Amino acid sequence: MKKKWWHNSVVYQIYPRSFNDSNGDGVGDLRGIINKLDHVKELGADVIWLSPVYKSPMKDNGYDISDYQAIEPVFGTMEDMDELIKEADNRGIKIVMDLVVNHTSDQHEWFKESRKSKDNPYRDYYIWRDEEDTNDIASVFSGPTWKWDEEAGQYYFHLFADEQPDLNWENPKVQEEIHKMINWWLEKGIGGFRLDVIDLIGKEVDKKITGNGPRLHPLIKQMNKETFGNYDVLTVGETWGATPEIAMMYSAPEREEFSMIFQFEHMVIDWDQDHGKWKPHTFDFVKLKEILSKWQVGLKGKGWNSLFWNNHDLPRIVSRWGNDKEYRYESATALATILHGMQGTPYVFQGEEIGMTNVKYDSLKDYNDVEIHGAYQEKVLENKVLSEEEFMVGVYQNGRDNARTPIQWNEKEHGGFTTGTPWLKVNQNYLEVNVEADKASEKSVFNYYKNLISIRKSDAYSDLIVYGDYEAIDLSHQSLFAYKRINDEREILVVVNFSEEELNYSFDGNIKEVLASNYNKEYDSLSDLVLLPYESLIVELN
Ligand code: TEU
Repeated sequence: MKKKWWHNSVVYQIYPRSFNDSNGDGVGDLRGIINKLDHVKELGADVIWLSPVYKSPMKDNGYDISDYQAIEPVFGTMEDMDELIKEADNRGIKIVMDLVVNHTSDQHEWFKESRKSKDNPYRDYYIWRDEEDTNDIASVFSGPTWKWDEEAGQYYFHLFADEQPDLNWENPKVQEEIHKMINWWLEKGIGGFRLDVIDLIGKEVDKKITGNGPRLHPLIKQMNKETFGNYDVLTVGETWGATPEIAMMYSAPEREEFSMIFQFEHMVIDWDQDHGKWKPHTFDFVKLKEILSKWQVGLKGKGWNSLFWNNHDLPRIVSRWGNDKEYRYESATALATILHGMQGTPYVFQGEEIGMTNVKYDSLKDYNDVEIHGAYQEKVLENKVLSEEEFMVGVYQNGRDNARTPIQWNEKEHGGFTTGTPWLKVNQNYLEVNVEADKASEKSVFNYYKNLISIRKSDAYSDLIVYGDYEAIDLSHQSLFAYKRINDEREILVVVNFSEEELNYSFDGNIKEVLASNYNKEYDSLSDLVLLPYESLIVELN
C-alpha cells in the first residue's frame, strides 16, 4: 500500500465550544484553541479535527450551518481561523475541518430562498413533498422526518432536527455549490475534512433509502475528483452503518474516495435493541475484542482503520467501560493501550488524554443536547416507553453532553475553562481531574498517552505499528486483551488485564524491551505474569 503522511498521524479532536474560552463569554473559541496549541503539540498529535466553527444558530452546536464560508462570531473571526491554521502549521499540526453537507441550518440563505416558492431557483436544493410521507423513517433526534412549512406550502425532509433540512444531493447545483466551498477551504491550506454522516447523502427518500444508497459512492467519487482528490489531505467519513466490506469501498486507495472512515460497530455493543443508547446494558468484552480484531484483519492491506473510543457524540470511555472511581488512571491507560497498539490512525478526543469522566447533572434542564431533549420528549413524555428514571440512566451513561463538558485545565473556578459562566456546567470533579494536576501526577494519563504516541512515531517502531500484521491472542478470554504486531524486523506484544481482579497469565517469548507499562513495573519474564487490575504493558519480543 502506497505510504501516506496520515498513516502514522495521531488526530486530536477539538469541540470548540468546550475547549478553551479566551474572552470570558462562557463559550470556547478559536483564540482559546490557539492559546492551547502547545498542549496538543506536547501530546504528540499532528492533526486537529476541529468540530464546526462556521456560522450557525447552534441548534445542534454548529452541526447546523447557515454559512459554510463564515465563522460563527461566538468562536471569533475568519482572521482568527487563518491564524489558527498558520499557528498550527508552525507546530507541524494540520487542521482538519468538519464538513456537514448532508443538511444545512434552516437559516442558511439557500433554505430561506428554497421555501419562498415552488419555482424559486433554490427550491430543489432541499427535499419537498406535497403530502407528508407516511414513511417510517424516524428522525435521529426523535419525531417525524417531514415538517410542514407554511411559507413553502409543502413538507420538507430532515433526518435530524427540524432546523436541519436535508440537502437534495440529486441536484447537480447542490453538488457544484458544495464542491466549490470545499475547494475554497482547501485553498486556505487546511489538512483535510471529517465528513459528517456522509453515508446519508445518497438517500432516496421515496424508496425509503437513507444510508449507503446506490447513489452514494458515485457522489463521493465525484466529490473526490472535483475537490480533495487533488490535494494530499486526510479525509475521514462518518459512516454509522459500515462493515469492513463497506469500509473498503470508502477507503481502498484505488477507489479514490476517502482516506478512512469512522465505523461504530464497536461503539454500539451495549445499546438496547429497541431503545438504543437510552437503555444501555452491560457490554460484552469478548464481543468487543472480536469486533476490533475483525476490523484489524479485515482492512489489512486493503483499506484503512480509524481508532477511537471517544468523540463529541460518545460518552467518556473511562466512565462507560472503565472504572472512573477506584481505577480511573489504570482503566483510562488500559483502554488507551488497547487502541494505540493497533493498525490505523488513532483519534484522541479532548479531555480523553487526562481521563476526563462522564458528568451527572442534577436536572434534565442542565443538559443542552438537542438529541437528549428530543429523546426525552418521545420516549418519556409522548410514547411513555421509558420511565423518567430509566431515561436518566441512559443520559448519565450515554448522553452526548458527557463529552461536551468544558475542558478542566486547572483548579481555578470552572476548571480554568472560562472567567465567565460556562455554557454547559463544568464537571465538579475538576479539582481532582484537570490538565495541570494530571501532568504533575505520578499517575499521569497525559504522559502515558504521550508515550504511546511517541512509540507510534518513533523510528524504531513506526513501521511495525503502522503497517505490521495483527495477531489476536486468546480472544475468548473473559478479561485479557492481548495481541501481537509483527513485521519482518520486529514483534511487539500488547497485554491488558481488562478487569479489577488479578490475572495470572503466561505468554511465549522473551522480553527485549518494555515500551509501555501503566504500573511502571519492571518485567523480566512473560511467564507466570500476575497482572494487577487494568495492568497494561507493551513489550518488544526477542
Ligand atoms: O452525528 C451523527 C449521529 O447520528 C450521531 O451523532 C447521533 O447523534 C448519535 O450519536 C447516534 O445516536 C453527526 C454529528 O457527529 C453529530 O454531532 C450531529 O448532531 C449529527 O451528525 C447531525 O449533524
